[in-house]
Amino acid sequence: GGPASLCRFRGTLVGAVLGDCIGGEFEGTEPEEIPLDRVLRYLDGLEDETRGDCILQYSDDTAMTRCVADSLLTRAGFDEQDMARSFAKEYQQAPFRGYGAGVVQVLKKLAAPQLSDVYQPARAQFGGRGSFGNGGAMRAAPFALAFRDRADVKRYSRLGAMLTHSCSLGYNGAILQALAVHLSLQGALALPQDFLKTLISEMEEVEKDKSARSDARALNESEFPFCARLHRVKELMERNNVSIEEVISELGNGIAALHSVPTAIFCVLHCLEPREGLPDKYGGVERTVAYSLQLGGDTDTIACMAGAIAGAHYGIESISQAWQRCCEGAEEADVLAQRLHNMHHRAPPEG
Ligand code: R7I
Ligand code: MG
Ligand code: MG
Repeated sequence: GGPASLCRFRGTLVGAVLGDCIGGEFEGTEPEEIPLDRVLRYLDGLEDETRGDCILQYSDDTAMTRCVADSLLTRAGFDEQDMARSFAKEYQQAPFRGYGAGVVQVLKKLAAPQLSDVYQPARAQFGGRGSFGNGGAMRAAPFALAFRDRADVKRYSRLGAMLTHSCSLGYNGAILQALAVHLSLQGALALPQDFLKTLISEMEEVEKDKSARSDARALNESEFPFCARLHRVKELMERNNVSIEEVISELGNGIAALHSVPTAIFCVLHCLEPREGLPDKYGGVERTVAYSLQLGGDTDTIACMAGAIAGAHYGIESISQAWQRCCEGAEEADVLAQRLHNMHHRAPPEG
């Protein structure tokens, strides 16, 4: 489909659910434990029609993405009170979805009816600096679907992440993920080098910020940490043979946004072409998810973010029906994506 076409919207949210559900199976494993043949055998099992009752449950990644999408739709834009309440309610109803250890405290505080500053609980995390986890980034895709204007995508993905992640290394990861989906929706992955160049220049702007600089210093990161990682993505892309070990050591596979968002972007770029060892029958989204699983670590979230970016590029038609049938919440994600497509293409209100 063309730029911002319906099939790209549907591919985004369905790709994210697939990554979360399928990646959940390998979460927290060491890469040595999941050689490619084990990943492929597992993925083959998803196509087995006799496993009719196979349902892979989604985790917090999808639960919170649904809250974001739903809130943006019902409020016809970003409403921090509504989104915060939606997170809190979702957590109360289904606390078993595998939330990060720290964010649970924020979600409990957000449920308090007398709370006036909904950003306050996030600011109290980790000794007052806030979380740098990838929980803001894992749910950022709907911001790219709801808003057409790049400045809005940046502004609202940041605020949406700050409801739980007040450290710039957390919310800037969400901005990066939203921007990657935003560009992919426009078809920007047709020119991968330009895609990266745009991301780097956008993130240079984002990371100029005073609190980004002081957080990076306080956490002993280099200046412009996301830009630095994106430069590494570029270097890895330019090489012919990149091992899983190198990807992990250069980019990470962990629960911090800094150690997972650039990794997810790399997975998408690396899998734009067929890759040795990955079946020819795979479409682009399947290839991307299969590749990212091999990294181990925070597989549900890395596959979820890579799945969203890849899904925005290849579109829903490229995604295996069998995989979709196996994943809890794939149909609901599809419906939300269609509604967000309408919102995206509606004229903005005057004034
Ligand atoms: O970021 P968050 O919502 O977790 C998301 C992850 C995804 O992988 C999901 O799939 C789910 O498995 O969890 O939750 P947080 O609790 O804010 O952050 C996640 C973890 O990162 C924390 O439990 C800490 O271990 C670590 N972390 C920090 N550690 C020290 N100092 C995050 N921020 C800090 C910090 O500032
Ligand atoms: Mg999860
Ligand atoms: Mg995870």
